[in-house]
Amino acid sequence: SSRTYFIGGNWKCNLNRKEVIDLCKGLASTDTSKVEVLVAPVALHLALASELLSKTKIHVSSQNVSATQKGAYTGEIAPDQLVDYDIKWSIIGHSERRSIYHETDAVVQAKVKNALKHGLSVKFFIFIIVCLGETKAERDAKKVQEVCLGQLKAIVGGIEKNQWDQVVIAYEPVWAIGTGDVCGAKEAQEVCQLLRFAKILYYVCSNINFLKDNVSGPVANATRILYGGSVKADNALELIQQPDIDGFLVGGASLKVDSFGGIIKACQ
Ligand code: G2H
Repeated sequence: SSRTYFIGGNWKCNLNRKEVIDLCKGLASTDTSKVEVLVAPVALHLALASELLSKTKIHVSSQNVSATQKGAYTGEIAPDQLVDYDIKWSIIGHSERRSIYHETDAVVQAKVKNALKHGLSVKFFIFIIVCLGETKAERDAKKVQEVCLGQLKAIVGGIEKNQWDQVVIAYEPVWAIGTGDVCGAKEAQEVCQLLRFAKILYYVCSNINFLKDNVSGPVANATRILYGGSVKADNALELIQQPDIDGFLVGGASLKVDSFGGIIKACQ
């Protein structure tokens, strides 16, 4: 496809200052010329990572962002505070935020809206990776389509038609996260294709009545859809060969230069 592959490293709540420095130095000398690469450190390490990667084209991303603007919201970081530190990306709606911190679809939608700044000045917008995916119980109950499209519908509801170039979607089946139990390439492709061409995506973005599934919707064609969940250097190649998988959101394997570099290499 014409979509540039995108590889995000979600460091989650890992690494200390020295490890961040070592990892950033390693990444700075990794070839990322043909792909778009992003790393998401904890908030405390954002400025440090941003400084260390300033001479590279690797993006630095927050793992979360507030649904509110600046104000009396203890513990939150507002989008314009990220931008002020030159952090132009945030992950939103990761399954750990959804399950451990009870972020509902409504919260995810509010965060998406706030990050993209509906109708306001474009000066402070950020780019976002929005995550969705079903649990094991939902997959077993054959509710993959219902759950993923429900989550996508909430996400789509927070995005204006002209904001889609700020959006990357990550399909992360919860049962494959951090378990070593990677989703099969065929199954991952199936859901990524569903997300890309599902009527709801086409319908809402076009703001017209339901159309038949159509691969020519400009947004559906242009939006990067990532797979996430136990991606490693040795399973990345088969996954990236799927037509509707445009890259990865990587957790555990993004914490070491060798393993993350191996995944980047598989996508180059
Ligand atoms: C899914 C993924 C990164 P891991 O959470 O977002 O983590 O690669 O460790 O499964």
